[in-house]
Amino acid sequence: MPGRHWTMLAGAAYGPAVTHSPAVVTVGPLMPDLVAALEERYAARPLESLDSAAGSGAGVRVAVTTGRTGVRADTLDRLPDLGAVVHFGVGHDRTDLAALAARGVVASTTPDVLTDCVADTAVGLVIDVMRRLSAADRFVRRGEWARPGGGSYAFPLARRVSGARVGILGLGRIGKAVAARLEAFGCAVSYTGSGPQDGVDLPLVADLVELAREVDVLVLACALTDRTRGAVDTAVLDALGPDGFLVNVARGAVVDEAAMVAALEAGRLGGAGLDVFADEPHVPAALLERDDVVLLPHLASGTVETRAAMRDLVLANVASFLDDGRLVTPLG
Ligand code: 8YV
Repeated sequence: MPGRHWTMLAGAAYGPAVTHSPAVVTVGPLMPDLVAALEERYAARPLESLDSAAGSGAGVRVAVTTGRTGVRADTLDRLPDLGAVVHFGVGHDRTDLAALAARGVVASTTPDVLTDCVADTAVGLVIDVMRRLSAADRFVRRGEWARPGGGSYAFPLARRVSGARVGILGLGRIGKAVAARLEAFGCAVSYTGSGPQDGVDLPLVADLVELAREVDVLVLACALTDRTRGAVDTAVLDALGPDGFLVNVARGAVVDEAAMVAALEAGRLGGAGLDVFADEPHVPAALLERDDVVLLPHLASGTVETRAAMRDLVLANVASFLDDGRLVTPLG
């Protein structure tokens, strides 16, 4: 039974004793119906409700978290019996995978089920930032369309999406889904990343600056790694230039945000569509008043259908690991 073991004191058996450590803990905020299911099935509790002393989480086998929180090495010290970290989402950059591996702890994510919605959001951002849809919405709401002298020509012209040149950083599952969608718009898609990708017939451009120079819009769909952290720097932004756009559905830290703000303020970058930020939920104040950026609260996978599929895959991973030690969608 989860959370229950026999305690021996001075040679005498005093058990079974409730250790107050369930088999499953949650680490960081999770969607409410996932929390409810974990509580109902495993009497799961938040990590912070356990005693914080090293080893006090004895008996905990699975930690459920998101890419936004993750499991750090110091958390592992508290959970000596941990066997698996189950992520809600595909991002795992806040989990210390090396520390997990050193202790034989395995990890899973929720691939595939969120690919379509994240790719839809990326395309939505491409269209929004290039066609200035959110800015036009604000224009109407401010009453500027109806103002004397306003009318159809008062709102500035935007940029054409159909047929645009699109570059993708990170042609994994999500990058490929973005490419497929934008190819249907007649866009010329090329990519860069860790090397040639299987199953695609798209030009690979070895260098990110070179790719940025060749395209109208650069879409970031890569994982955050040591290689991609800060990869979109001043050189990349300048290569995109005043007629170029940046779209990010990856991680905020892939972009040098200060360099991006400086490029926008100097008119050296055409605009940016951003679902992710380096210090969520904080958005650089300088972006809030700008009409050439679209700012979303990290919602790329946030549909009823996809979040339910992610929840179910998390629950399947937990059940499978507790049953036979195997994950349904293991990492690596
Ligand atoms: C998740 C994401 O929905 O999968 C990821 O890595 O960034 C999102 O799509 C989010 O992390 C869940 O909190």
